[in-house]
Amino acid sequence: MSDSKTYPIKQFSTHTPHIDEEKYLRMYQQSVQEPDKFWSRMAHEFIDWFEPWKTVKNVDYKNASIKWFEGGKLNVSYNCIDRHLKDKADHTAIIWEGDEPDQQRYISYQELHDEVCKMANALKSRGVKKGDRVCIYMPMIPEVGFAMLACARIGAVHSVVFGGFSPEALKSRILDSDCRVVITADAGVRGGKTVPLKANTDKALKDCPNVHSVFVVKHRLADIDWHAERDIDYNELKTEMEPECPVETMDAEDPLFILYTSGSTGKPKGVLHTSGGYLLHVAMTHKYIFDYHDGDIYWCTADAGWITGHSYIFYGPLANGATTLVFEGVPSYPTPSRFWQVVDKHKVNIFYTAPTAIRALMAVGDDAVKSTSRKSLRLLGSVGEPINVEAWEWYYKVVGDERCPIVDTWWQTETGGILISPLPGATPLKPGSATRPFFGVQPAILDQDGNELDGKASGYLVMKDSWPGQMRSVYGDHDRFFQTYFSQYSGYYFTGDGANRDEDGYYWITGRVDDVLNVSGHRMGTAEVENALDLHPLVAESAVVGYPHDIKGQGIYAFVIFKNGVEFNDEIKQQLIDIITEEIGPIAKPDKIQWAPDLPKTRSGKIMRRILRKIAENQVESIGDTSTLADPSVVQHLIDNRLH
Ligand code: 6R9
Repeated sequence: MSDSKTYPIKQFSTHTPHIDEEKYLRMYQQSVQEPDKFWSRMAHEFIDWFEPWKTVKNVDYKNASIKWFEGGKLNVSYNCIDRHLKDKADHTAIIWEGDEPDQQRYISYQELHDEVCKMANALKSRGVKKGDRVCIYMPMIPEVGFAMLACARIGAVHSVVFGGFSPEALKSRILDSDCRVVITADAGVRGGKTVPLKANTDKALKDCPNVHSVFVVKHRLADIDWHAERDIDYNELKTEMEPECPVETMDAEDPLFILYTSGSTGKPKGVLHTSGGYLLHVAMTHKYIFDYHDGDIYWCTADAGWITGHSYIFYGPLANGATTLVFEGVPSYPTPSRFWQVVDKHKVNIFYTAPTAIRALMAVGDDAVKSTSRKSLRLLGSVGEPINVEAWEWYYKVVGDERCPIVDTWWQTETGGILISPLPGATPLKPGSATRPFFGVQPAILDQDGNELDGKASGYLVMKDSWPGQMRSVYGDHDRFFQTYFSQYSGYYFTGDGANRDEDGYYWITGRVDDVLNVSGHRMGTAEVENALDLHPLVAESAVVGYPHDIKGQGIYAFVIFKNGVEFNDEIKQQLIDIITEEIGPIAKPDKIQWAPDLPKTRSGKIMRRILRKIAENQVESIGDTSTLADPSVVQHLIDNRLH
């Protein structure tokens, strides 16, 4: 890492970047030395408040109590729409690019206002009010953004569930936060394949008696079942709705949304974000990290079902009055040039995607890129997992023609927005490093015992203090919030990631140190996959670990013990895959399933995952000491039968 190549700061072709090296250092210093003054200034600059706050920051990590801008009143939908109407009513807020290259829509800020108001009025007509939870299960169409902003407008709390999740996963999320209303579409389509969203919703709702209304956006004219007492044809209802809806006055600390994410244990957690601090954080990071300037066309390829979609397709860019591109399709359809054709078609200036997509496109070869112009591009971004040097260099050289800086942005669902990233005008780049902390962010590296390490170091990545976009709680379970993030090392926020810091103070994220997998940038707990496998009547026990995968970053390797005498065969294997698809969704399908007569366990019965990981990684020579195992001989069987 210390001998890695450094790319100097590039002069942008047409813009002076917002932040240069000297300004970064000055602002960073102020942000940590005089946080109240710094954040006050930023909160005035980035957000329109109906009433000023009483306290800037009120944080106590020992009690997992986090509050920013208490007493301040605002509305997120107002900040993302209404305040732009004066100058930007005709400017494009959302460019929609459909799954097929001949489908597009352009939605101006005025149209966005009208659509969001209609959706808000529709929700109100079904009794939705401030504080109620609304589940959004949608394809990547503008209506997903309308729905989110409509909730924000009336103070309802949205819970967006990724359209790739199964009915079972949808159901558990609806029940956990007691959503009474679901907004969905008849169907979605990705890469030419139909996603039956309404049918999935019908299945999920069999066990959700409290859901009284389902709004169905007709997108594909798909054949669907209809429950007249519950289902509402949104396209029809919309025609009766007024395009004006007053905004609800919200406290900075009123909830904005819940988003479920996986942890190392238990069922997915409902990460709770609030209004004022979150919006400030995403607006500010969007402007400075992507060096966003008025008039730029900005494209983040994430799905609205993930935090990246929330913060950097909708809330951050729209708070800044940007033009944000919403893409329904996939990078490889109809051809592997699609991303770059979309860049050319809409003259995209800022492009933000995930390493897994970069690696997949890199594998196809340079021609698919080189046949396109990409002259409009000025900046490239990466998010979701560590980016390997080879993929970084390819992105930089082939996609960006050595012209565009890359911002490798490290953050999490829990952090709300980016915490560690280069600023394009201020940070010399080192491929593979997320570089330096954003304003107000104070990372530290701890050793196993919780000692803070100085200078060049390697250990657990933690945060010493709060930032405005930090999650505030786990929905319905504040103790779990404390236990998961603040109990390991008192006084610190524990990220769950490992990191190195080099002699220049740059951070290099090494990946999760807990039992969380990151498969193609999708986060999932090993326990979730195991729980699904264990549902099979013939499975006695299972253990799931990750292993390095060329395209996905991490692949899923499952070890399965069957009940007495059962022999593993292709039929059972398929049944296991089906169960996982049903319980979680296709993204959680194991890449490898190995039959195991037994698992390596300590005498107290704890599975030694370290050993299973080495077997899955095919690094059996470094398995190390197995003498503490109850029965060391089981390891040899697993080694001999490993799948490679
Ligand atoms: C935004 C998002 C969070 C986990 C995180 C880390 C990994 C994200 C990264 C990165 C290295 C980056 N991660 N960005 N690792 N470099 N630039 O992805 O949120 O889905 O909650 O995942 O993803 O391991 O802890 P989320």
